[in-house]
Amino acid sequence: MALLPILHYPDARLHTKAQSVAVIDDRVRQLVKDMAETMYAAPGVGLAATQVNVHERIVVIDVSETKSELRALINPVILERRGEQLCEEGCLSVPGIYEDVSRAEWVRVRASNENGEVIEFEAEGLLAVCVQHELDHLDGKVFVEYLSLLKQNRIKSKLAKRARITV
Ligand code: GNR
Ligand code: NI
Repeated sequence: MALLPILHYPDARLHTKAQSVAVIDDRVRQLVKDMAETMYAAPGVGLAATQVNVHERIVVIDVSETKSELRALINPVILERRGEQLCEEGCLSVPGIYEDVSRAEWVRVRASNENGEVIEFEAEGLLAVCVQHELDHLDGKVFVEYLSLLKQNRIKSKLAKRARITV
């Protein structure tokens, strides 16, 4: 098991488009384990491989209060979306920043799990938000890109300043 370092916005590598996973093997299963450990330790409710500088279509999510409903989504796709909800989002790659983002209220998702089985499920509320947030990461998109350019620039300066202090 290993904790993986998380990239912080504004890091250009967060804008990399992830490649599909061709074979779900022990390497992928180990990455899923390490990503889950990293997500729980953070703590966060989701983590995309992009955030740990692995540009493959792999996501882990657990929005349960008891941290007992881990889902690994490999090559996930949103088949259907309905409605709209406004949710205050945060991101492990944008620490300390919380802003409202509009997302679909309901989604139907298809993915493979870590055993290579195709799974399909419906999500609403926070799980639906999280799925959309994580799939955006795989396409190189960070939630702050939904905000005004003014807000994006303020967030960039704030995080750049913070990085200068801690490095
Ligand atoms: O931990 C997280 N919480 C969260 C809260 C509201 C909307 C989205 C999220 S995802 C985030 C973890 C993360 O950065 N995943 O990419
Ligand atoms: Ni995120």
